[in-house]
Amino acid sequence: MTPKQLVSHSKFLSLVLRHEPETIGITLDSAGWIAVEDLLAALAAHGRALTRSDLEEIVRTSDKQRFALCPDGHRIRANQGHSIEVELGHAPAVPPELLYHGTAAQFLPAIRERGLCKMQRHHVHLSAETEITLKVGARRGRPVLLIIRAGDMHRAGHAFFLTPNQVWLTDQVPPEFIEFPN
Ligand code: HQG
Repeated sequence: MTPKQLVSHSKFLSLVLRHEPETIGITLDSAGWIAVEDLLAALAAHGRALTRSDLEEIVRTSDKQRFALCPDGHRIRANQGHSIEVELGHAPAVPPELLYHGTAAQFLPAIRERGLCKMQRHHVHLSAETEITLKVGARRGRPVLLIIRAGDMHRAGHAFFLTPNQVWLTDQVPPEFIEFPN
């Protein structure tokens, strides 16, 4: 597959495994999994014929490790980022003192007032490193890096979850735990 095809298929997989499985007539289980066989059949029926090894290549090369195959390789799901109801079962974890969130400048007034909200997703997404985070913010406008006092949040009783692809998830970040740029 060319890099362009990989990105196109990966984006389509994100769509069906996170947001709109009905687009290709599939249903995910309560933890977001689908049998690889069923997924490949549905993709083929909708003009995206992929082999099993194509799918493995997409999983392996996804820059943010967006997808996971289960240990026996029979099922696949998105690691995070869903808008449909799924129970991912990621283990609660103790976050580092500081985590980061990239957003766009136009959202700052609302975030100062209400904190970070999960919007269409299941959780607020945070990262332990800043580079990816700024790119995430740049998708929506002038990127702004917010520093989250995750250690303080955790001690105050907020739960955090770490996904296999190193995304930190939490329900919401109240404004008092956010360091805003000047
Ligand atoms: C903003 C990518 C106004 C929030 C990345 C963000 C990430 C508020 C947008 C993953 C707000 C939601 C998630 C408030 C938050 N008022 N705006 N109170 N609270 N926002 O896409 O974090 O490529 O749902 O700052 O790597 O941008 O999809 O979340 O700008 O991990 O694999 O509302 O997406 O991964 O946007 O990105 P999103 P996100 P993938």
